[in-house]
Amino acid sequence: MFLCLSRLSLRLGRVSRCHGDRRLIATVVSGTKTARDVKQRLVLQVEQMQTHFSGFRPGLVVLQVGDRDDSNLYISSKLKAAAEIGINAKHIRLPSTTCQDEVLRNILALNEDPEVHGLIVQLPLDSDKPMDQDLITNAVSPLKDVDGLSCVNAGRLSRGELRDCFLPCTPQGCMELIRQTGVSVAGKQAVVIGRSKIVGAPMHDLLLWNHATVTVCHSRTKDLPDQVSRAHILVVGMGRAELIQGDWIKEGAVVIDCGINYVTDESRPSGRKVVGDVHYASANQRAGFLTPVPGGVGPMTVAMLMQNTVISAQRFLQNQTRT
Ligand code: NAP
Ligand code: LUD
Repeated sequence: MFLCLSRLSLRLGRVSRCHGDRRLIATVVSGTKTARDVKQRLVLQVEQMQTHFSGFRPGLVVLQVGDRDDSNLYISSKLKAAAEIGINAKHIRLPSTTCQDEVLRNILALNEDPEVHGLIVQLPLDSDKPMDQDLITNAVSPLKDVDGLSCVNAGRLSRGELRDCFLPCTPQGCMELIRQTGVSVAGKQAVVIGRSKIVGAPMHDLLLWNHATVTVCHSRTKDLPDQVSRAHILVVGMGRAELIQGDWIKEGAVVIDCGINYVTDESRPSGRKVVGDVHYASANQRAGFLTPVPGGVGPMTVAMLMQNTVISAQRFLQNQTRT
């Protein structure tokens, strides 16, 4: 038992333990640490590409419309990770006055650029003009859609064709964190809270095709605590600060918190802090495994984007050598 736990602690950073009052303290599943491991592996893969294909580097473009503070923060993390790995990343920021046609023109030009292997449009679009977000995400070539948000990639995922598509970064990062726990997904009751195109819906698909029995909850779900209490694996992505209470959670469950919510905290110089959708302190007393916020799913989203970009570049090279 001790050996088994200590092996797990190598990956997870901390060992579960029982207190005098017999309450569990969840094992923290560190996204920061797991993301670092993923990025280290990608550094080697990019080095190999450079050696074998005379200085070739994967190329990623992040297209932004407007100037939201949160988007700026996430994009700067993506650019930093790309630089560490050896991915050529370019940030294109269009002013919020840009019209939809101009955004589409940019995307179509980037679709044709052979040096761009990954193209994402950071969401939400921060525009003064009317924008059809679905039209814009679907304009990205499915071959370069490293966010996995186009209908083609989402459709493949929904049908279980996992090898033929780009998996959306946040749910893919969640799966990687679940894998780190050593808890198998097959046959488990999984509950996903949220049904967005970027988190909830693809998370459902990934858990389903990894053979969990999946329930998806949303704003019209009745009795959320009851649904939560059934989950062996709980993934939360709803954008409601600390709404999920520890005493709703099944003892020993795997709890993955995607929420990023900024709340006021007068004790900090910034006057605010970031919290998840799960009430961390109480969940920590019930869950077997728990992801922190910050330092959980967020860094994994960035790492999975880098992974998808490297995969896209590898596919590009394979097609080049075939023709
Ligand atoms: P979203 O598009 O607003 O979707 C939120 C989902 O939660 C919707 O399906 C909504 O239901 C559901 N919901 C809202 N309130 C609820 C409630 N009280 N009970 C049950 N369900 C409820 O948000 P999102 O883009 O999926 O993002 C969700 C959260 O994850 C946000 O905090 C966001 O910042 C974060 N996020 C984090 C990452 C990361 O990398 N860590 C990536 C993406 C998003 P309806 O469909 O009925 O409206
Ligand atoms: N749009 C994303 N919009 C928002 N947190 C991200 C994100 C890093 N097209 C498109 O990048 O994948 C996307 N594709 N998203 N997000 C959210 C979502 C998008 C969120 C958090 C982080 C990317 C991140 O690194 C850190 C953490 O959780 O530790 C820091 C959080 C903080 O504010 O301190």
